[in-house]
Amino acid sequence: MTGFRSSVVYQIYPKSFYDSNGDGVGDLRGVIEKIPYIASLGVDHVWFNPFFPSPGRDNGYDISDYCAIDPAMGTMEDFEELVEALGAHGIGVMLDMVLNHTSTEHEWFRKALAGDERYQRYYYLRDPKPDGSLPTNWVSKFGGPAWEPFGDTGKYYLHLFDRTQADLDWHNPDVREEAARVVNFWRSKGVRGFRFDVINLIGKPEALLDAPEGTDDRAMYTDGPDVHTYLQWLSEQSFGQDADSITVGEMSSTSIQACIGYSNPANHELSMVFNFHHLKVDYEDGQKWTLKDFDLAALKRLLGEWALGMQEGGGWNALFWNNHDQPRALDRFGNVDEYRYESATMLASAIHLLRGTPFVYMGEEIGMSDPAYTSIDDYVDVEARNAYAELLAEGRTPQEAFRIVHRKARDNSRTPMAWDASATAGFTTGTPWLRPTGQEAVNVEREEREGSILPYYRKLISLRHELPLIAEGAYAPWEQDNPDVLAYTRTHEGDRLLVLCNLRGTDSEVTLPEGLETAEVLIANHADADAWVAAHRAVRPRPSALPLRPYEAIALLERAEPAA
Ligand code: TEU
Repeated sequence: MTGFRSSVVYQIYPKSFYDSNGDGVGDLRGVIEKIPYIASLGVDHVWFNPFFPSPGRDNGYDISDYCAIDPAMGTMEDFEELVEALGAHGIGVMLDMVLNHTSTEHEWFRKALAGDERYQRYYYLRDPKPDGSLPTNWVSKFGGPAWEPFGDTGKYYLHLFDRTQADLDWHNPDVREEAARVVNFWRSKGVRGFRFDVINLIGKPEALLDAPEGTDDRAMYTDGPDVHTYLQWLSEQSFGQDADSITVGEMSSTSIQACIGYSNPANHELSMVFNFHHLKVDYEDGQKWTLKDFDLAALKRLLGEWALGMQEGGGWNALFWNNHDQPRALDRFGNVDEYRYESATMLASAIHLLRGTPFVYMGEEIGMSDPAYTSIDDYVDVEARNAYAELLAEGRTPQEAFRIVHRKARDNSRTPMAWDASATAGFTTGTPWLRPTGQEAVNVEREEREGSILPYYRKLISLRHELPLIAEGAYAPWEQDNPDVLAYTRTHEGDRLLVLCNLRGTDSEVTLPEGLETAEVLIANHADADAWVAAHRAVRPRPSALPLRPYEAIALLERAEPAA
């Protein structure tokens, strides 16, 4: 079950991918129509964000029926056709299992509210403290307290996210059985890939206690020891029965040690994990809704620590810069205006040649960036709108609050996929649910015609299939103290790859290790890389130092046996 090591996963936010019926919202038939494009990327799986029935308060992460298709997205027949059509291209489907919480519109919650004690035990219902205060001092990740009145019972229910997302109590074996039933329902539809939403939150302690004054309440409920027990059980009951399963856990505020546990094959839990530490290097004091240029040294350190730590522990990283919750990496870590191509391809090189399984979020392969929105009214996400209100309440001016939301909003990655330069980006014949911007310059049609980012991604993806060194090679850092360049080696059966990524938009320099005199340029984001390396390798004293241009990426391959 390690085929995932040579796989690449493409993430599709269905609501924004392609609208087949002109209602302004993406749908499954829209994905089916774009399968030729998806197949042209060379990816092995497609992770779909949820398209199950949902009130849509959190864009589908508030699920009211786990085993159906939201009518706005299509029908079960559409889904079955989608699975078959992707399968015909050798592409697997990965579904998003949101099992930490349900929508308060879910039948289970409605029955609980109606007094059905069986279903009341599905959720964390607690009395207020004797002084009338909330059961714990925990806060919701979307702002405000994590407790909401449970009808007129005088109790409260826990919601770590929106108040319409009630946390499930996994201590209840009935809840665990329901989770296995959901996963097995989709397995019966031919699904072998599963992404588990905030799955390291399901191990909350039975006694929910206040976070000590001044501490982070996330420590009270994250990475609980029961998570491993529950994942091993769920694997045994469902996806672990499939030799070709690929599973990834989204791990909120986690650690390398915990993630080794979740993804070391010996533990029979998950194939791999997402962690987010590298995507918080532009958070002031760890707080998302702030403005801070990213800390390059911290970014390098974190990427290296997780690569080495997970390798040493036998764990496996999902590798990503973008997803539906993050602003576009090109805006955060690259340079959209002056070096769009160079920074996009450098960022891609940095993770696609690393140890782990790369994820490509729709649009990053053509260089999409954050929308040029000008008003808070352009933003629809519950998290962003709550944050804006909280920033104002903290005394920020509307301008200051907008600047922060503009930089950090999840909507930034949820704008419609840019298929062409038209007013609706070729996404819909109707009015897009979220306004596209920038498609005049950045779109699939243009990239296919004259682009260079899309071909580069296709080459990176194909290299992972061609070279076992990339999928299986041992990782080692190189020049860790270099202030500008992320450099590492991969070694496998005598082959050695040196990956050099200038993370800065200025010239830099990196020394080359011995023994690369005959190395070939495997991939690079400058067309003259072969001559550049040859020229500078010849004139420099040993150890040779190689200048790197702004956002330059070069991968040098030394084969054990010279290429035939
Ligand atoms: O996100 C988990 C999570 O922690 C997010 O709140 C993330 O940290 C935040 O959006 C970054 O600012 C998952 C889903 O990916 C997200 O879309 C859902 O809103 C959330 O869980 C609740 O299901």
